[in-house]
Amino acid sequence: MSITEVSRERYAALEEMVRREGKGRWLVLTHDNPDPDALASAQILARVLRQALKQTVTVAYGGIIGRAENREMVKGLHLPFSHIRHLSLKKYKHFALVDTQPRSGNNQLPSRVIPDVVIDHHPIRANTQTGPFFDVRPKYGATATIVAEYMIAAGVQPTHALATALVYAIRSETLDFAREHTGPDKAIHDLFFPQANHRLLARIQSPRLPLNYFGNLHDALENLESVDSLILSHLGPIDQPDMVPEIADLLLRLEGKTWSLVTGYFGDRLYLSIRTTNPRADAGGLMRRLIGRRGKGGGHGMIAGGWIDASKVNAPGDRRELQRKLGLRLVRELKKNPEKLGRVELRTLTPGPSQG
Ligand SMILES: [Mn+2]
Repeated sequence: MSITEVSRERYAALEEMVRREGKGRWLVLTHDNPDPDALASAQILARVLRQALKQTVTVAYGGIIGRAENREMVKGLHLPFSHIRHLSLKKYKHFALVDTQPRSGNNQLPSRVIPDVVIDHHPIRANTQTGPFFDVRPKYGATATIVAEYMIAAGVQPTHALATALVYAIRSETLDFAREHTGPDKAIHDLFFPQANHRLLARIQSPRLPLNYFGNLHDALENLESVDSLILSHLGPIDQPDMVPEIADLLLRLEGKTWSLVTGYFGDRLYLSIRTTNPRADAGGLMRRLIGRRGKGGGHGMIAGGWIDASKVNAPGDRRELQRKLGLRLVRELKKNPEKLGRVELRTLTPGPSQG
């Protein structure tokens, strides 16, 4: 397997840096509410640091591993993750961020810490470039692909569990290659697919779902609104933040729709997700404009997420009003007519003959 020359060169630079900086505990950190790409990337980087570079590594996340698929991935594959709130950061000498960047607002790395390593595929941020080592490739469909190339460059083999995690990360992040990806994503997927545990992979892809999942989904379907090719839904309190992107993905499958927006409250934050089928769109830029300075957000061309601080928005009426305004802002950004935004009634089919 020929990996990209860039990866070979970047891995050599990483090796150089690690040798130069010497030993000391590493903390590899994902973004908050980690998705499969973040989970797999963190574990693979940890394996490279341990196996090839003989380092001591802890892997941690912030927020919640919420989606049933992601919980099954961590549990079924026995991926060792610590929650950052249980760690004392003083104990770590080195820090690595995967699938996220410093000061992006979606990870728990304190802003005073400059991470030794940043590996990501979101658009590069100014703060990232002040660190000693970063590899940010927005063209890649998955961060896990970049890290897997390092693994090959390092001559490290994945365990079956890690191969499974890697395959699932690339598939879920690219929606089975329907969403942005590049040649290396497919090549890495195909290379490691034979080493994946296919029974566990199937279980991760169709996990058992808690009743609350159906409750949140029900709320989302009760609150559908649409104008033209945009479909949106505003949720009240949700069980876990990942419900927002999950429903945004689902709504985008509705016939005739090319944009989806979902918002929902979790704790003090209003979470937002935007999805589009348009490969030339800039969903990340739209998300940043929607959120402004009241929170943090970003993403890629066809997929974006973020949150708004809603700690001072407490009355249910005010909370709904905030959502309504955000929806209208997206309607205008997409040059659609706000007056045509209306509820979507699901029960428009004529009822069959009465059973009574
Ligand atoms: Mn990612």
